Amino acid sequence: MNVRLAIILCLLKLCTSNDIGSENKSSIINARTSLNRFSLPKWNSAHVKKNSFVQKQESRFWPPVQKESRFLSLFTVVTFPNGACAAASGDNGTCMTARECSARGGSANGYCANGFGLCCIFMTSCGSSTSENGTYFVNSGYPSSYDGTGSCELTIIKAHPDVCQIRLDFNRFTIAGPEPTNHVCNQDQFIVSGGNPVPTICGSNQGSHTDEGCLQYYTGVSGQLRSFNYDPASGLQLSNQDYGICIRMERNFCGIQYTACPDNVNNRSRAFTISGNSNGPVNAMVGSGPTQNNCANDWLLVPCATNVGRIQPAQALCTDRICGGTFSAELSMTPATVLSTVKPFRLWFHADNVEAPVDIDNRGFCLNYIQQPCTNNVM
Ligand SMILES: [Ca+2]
Repeated sequence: MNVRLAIILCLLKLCTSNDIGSENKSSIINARTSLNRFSLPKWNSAHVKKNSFVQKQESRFWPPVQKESRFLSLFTVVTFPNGACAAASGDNGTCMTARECSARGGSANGYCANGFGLCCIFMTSCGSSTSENGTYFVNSGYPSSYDGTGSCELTIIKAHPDVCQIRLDFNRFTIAGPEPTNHVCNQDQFIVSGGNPVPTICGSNQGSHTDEGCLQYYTGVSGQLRSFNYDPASGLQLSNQDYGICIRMERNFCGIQYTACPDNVNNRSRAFTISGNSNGPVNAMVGSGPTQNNCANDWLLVPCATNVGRIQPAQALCTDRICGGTFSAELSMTPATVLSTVKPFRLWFHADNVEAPVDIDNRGFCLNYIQQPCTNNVM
C-alpha cells in the first residue's frame, strides 16, 4: 500500500482547499526592520515633515532623559498569521517561527511571511496522534510502499473545541481493491471511526477526500466527482456505500448539470456503471418502483433529475434514483446531461453488499458537473 492523507481541521465551517493553517499568529522580535528605520537619510525632507512616524525619529535631538525609550524603538515586533504556505518540497505547511515549528514537532521546509517565518510541515505515521491542522499521515517507510500485515492507526485530536469537521484529502492512496465477486473490501481497508459513519474504503482513491456530514464536498462552478475506487480500466465500484456528495452552490447559480466523464479506455463508456453487467451495454434505469427497471439495490440519487431540454416534472413525479450502465434521467441507452435545481446541491450514493450474479464489473461513476446561472429557466 502507498498512502498519504492530508488532514485538515475546520473551524465551524466547511473547508476549502485553502483551509490549511490556523488563525493564530506568530510574533518575532525583528532587528532588521529597526535598522531600516534608521536608514532615514534615503527619505526626502518634504516626506519627513509630513510623516508623523518619521517625526518620532527626530527624538534623537531630545534631552538625554529620553534615551531609554529611544533604545526600545530599536526593536520591532513582526507579527504574521499562521496561514498556509507552500514548502520548498511542494507540500502544504503552516507558516510559523522556527521555535514554534520545532516545539510542535514539525519540520521546517522553506520560508514564508517574507522570510520572517518558516514553512512548517507536519508528517506523522502509524500509532501516532496529531492535533496539527494540515498533517500528512503516511504509511511506514513512505514514500516507499508498505507490504505487510497489521494496522496503521492515527488519532486526530481536535485543535480547538470549535472544530466540528475533519477533512481528509487523499493525496496518494493505493491499497488492495475489493474482491471481484461482490466488490467488498475484504483485504485492505481504510476505516474512519469516531464520527458520522464513513463507509469502508479500499482500492485507489488518489484525489478523493472525505468530509463528515457531506462525505465528499466540492466547491467551484464546475468540477468532477467520482465514486471511491473509480477507474474506468479496472476500478470496481465498492459495495456497502451510503453517503452524500455535496457541491457548494456558488453565488448567482441556481441549478447544476451532470454529465458522465469521458472514458478513453473502453469502447463503450463505463463512466457510469452502477448496476447490470457492464461488460455489455446496459441502459439507464430510474426510480425505485417494483419494475424491472428499478434502482432498489445500488443507485445514485440526483434530486428531481431531468434530462436537459426536457420540461421539469412536478415535484411529486420527480426522478431521483439513477442506476444501470448509462447516465440519463430516463430509461435510455443514450447518455444525457442531467439537470437538477434542488437546493442545496447534493447527491447520495448507495450500494448494497451484493453484486454477482446480476451486477458484474461495474466501475461506479465519474461525473463532470457545471453549475447553472440563475435565469428565468433555472431558478
Ligand atoms: Ca450492489
